[in-house]
Amino acid sequence: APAGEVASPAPAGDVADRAAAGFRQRYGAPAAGRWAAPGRVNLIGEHTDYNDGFVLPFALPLRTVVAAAPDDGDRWTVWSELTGDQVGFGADEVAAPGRVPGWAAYVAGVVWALREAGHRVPGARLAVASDVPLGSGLSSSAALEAAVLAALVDLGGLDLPAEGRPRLAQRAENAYVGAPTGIMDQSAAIRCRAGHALFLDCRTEAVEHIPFDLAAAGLAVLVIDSRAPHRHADGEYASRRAACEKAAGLLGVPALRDVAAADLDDALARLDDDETRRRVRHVVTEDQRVLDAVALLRAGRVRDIGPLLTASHASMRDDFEITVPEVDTAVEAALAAGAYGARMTGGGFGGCVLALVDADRADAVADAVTTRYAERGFRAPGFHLATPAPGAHRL
Ligand code: GAF
Repeated sequence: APAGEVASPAPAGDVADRAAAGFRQRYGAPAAGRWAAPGRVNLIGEHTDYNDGFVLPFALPLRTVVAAAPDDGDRWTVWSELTGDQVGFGADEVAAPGRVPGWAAYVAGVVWALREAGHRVPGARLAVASDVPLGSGLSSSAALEAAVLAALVDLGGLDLPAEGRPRLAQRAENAYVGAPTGIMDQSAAIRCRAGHALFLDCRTEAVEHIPFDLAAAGLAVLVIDSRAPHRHADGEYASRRAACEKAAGLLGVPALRDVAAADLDDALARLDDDETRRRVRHVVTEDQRVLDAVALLRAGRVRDIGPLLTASHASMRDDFEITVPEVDTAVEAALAAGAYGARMTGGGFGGCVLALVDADRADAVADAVTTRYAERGFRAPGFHLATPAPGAHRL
């Protein structure tokens, strides 16, 4: 799309057709079925999931589709339109984590985690197509895991209800791929509902589907791809997680979720290191902001969550220190152009910003961000309009 123009997500049919056509071309026969799983944005609640706290993501219309059919024996073959390469692996490679590298590790990781959990995983051929951009913080990896998991569960007739799937997909990512992420992204890719945000308690995995009808309120969520190069994102993520776990230990609680917002000052007074205090303050105040946002949405006050979004961003920028200049610039420009609230979404150090705007102002806000980016000499940003879509399902 030209600079400043708001690109609508690709038509829903395309990616599914690409997966089906790719399957037929690679394997010379039609697939037995197609399974889709979405990317996500997180409305609010960042770096709270691995602190046993609260998150509020919703699924995007951008999705990954896996076309698949059973294969004989313990053999898995997967082709991706993105890289154009085909990877095959067998029982040896899924006997222990880490044996399949690269993008196919997400697929092998799901097979490994299913087998670890005692499931008889059918051999399969798979073809993957995706509209979820890679490396933009919209959770393309969880979308792939969720779509592959749905396909294998259905092909094998496995007994694994949707509630049990996020943990298993997270295990694939944590233990097989080796990324120490929380449970949010897999939960969003699997459990979200169209028209709703997913209020998730990451300790109990209890969910409430919160109606999130932007159109009825005359609003839109503009997702701005900051296009910032990811700078040491993996190491920084792991170090934030470690700092939170250490702080919980110092405070004598199982997780930072157990520090109530009302007790925050007392807790901070017991920590002698300023950086640790700021990390704790982010997590504790962010959990409270999720609860406040949920209360507003339950009352139908969508516009009023704006200030909470912006406060979340300030907390990520100043206390958790996970933003970068491109992301801060996008937030500032969106707010200056009239957004009700704006914040970075996802793990940080790049990725996307979301802005809550009047629907008829989305183009103007996008233009304002593009202009500010040009002034600062940044690579042009990308834009999507986000409407809450469903989680993983068979097509
Ligand atoms: C990444 C992780 F994968 C999530 O688990 C979550 O921690 C998020 O960063 C930050 O909220 O997306």
